[in-house]
Amino acid sequence: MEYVEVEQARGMPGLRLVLTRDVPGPWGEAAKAFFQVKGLPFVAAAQIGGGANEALRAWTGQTSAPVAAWNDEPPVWALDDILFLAERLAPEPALIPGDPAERALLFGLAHEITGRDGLGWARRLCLFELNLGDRPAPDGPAGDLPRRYGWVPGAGPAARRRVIEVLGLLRDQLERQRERGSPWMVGERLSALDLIWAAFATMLAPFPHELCPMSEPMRALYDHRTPDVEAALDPLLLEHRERVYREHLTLPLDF
Ligand SMILES: N[C@@H](CCC(=O)N[C@@H](CS)C(=O)NCC(=O)O)C(=O)O
Repeated sequence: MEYVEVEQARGMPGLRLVLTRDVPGPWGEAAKAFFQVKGLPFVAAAQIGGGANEALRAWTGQTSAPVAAWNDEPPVWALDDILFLAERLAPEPALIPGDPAERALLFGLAHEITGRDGLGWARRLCLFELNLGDRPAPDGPAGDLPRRYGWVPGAGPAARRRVIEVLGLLRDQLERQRERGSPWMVGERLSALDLIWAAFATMLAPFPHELCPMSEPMRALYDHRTPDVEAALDPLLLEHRERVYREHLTLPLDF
C-alpha cells in the first residue's frame, strides 16, 4: 500500500484513512474493508504502531489508527463512527442491517470483537504476555502500548478466557445462521460484522505469507496459539473468514 505522511493527508480533500503502516492491524483492516466493499477509494496515511505520531495527535487529539477523514469534517477514529461514515458516503451495499433486531445483534457482536475487553483487546493482552511474560510494562516508549491497553503481570489467563468466550459466541452465531439457511453472520447478506470478523481473525490465525506478507516477528505473535485458543478457533470461523476475503475483499492483503 502506498502511504502519504499524515501532514500531507490532513491538507487533502476527499477520503483519507490513517492506517498502521506495514501491519495488518485488525481495526485498520476492518475500516479498509468497509470502504473497499463500497467501492470508495481513499488515500492512506501512515501511523507508526506504538510511535509518537505527533502529527496525528495534532490533527485528531489522539494517536491510534485507524482514523477516517472526509473533506473538512472532523476526523473519526472509533470503528463504529468509521462504519457510519462509510454508510453515509455510499449507502449501498448497506453494511448495517435495516431490521432493528439484526442491527442490535450486529452492534452487540461487533462490540464483543472490537470494543474494550472484546476479542481484539483481549488478544492484544495475550500478545503482550508473549513478549513480557510476568513482567510489568517496561519504562519508556517500549512500554507505551502495554501501559495504554491495560497490561499488568498476570493478565494473560483472564484475557485468554475472554478470547475463547468470544470465539465461542461467534461460532454459535454462525451455526445458528447456517441452520436458518444464511451463510452470513447476521441477516441474509454480508454485513459489517462479517468484515470485522475477517479482519480480526488475522490476529489469531493469519493467512500464509503469500496472502498476508508481514514481518516474521509480527507473524510469530499473530500466529501463536495456546492449545485452548487453537481448540476454540473452530474451522467454521476460519472458513467464514476465507469466504469473506475471497468473495468480497482482495487477496493478498495489502498493508
Ligand atoms: N480506534 C479504534 C481502536 C483502534 C486501536 O486500538 N488501534 C491500535 C492498534 S493496536 C493503535 O493504533 N494503537 C496505537 C496507539 O494507541 O498509539 C476504536 O476506537 O475502536
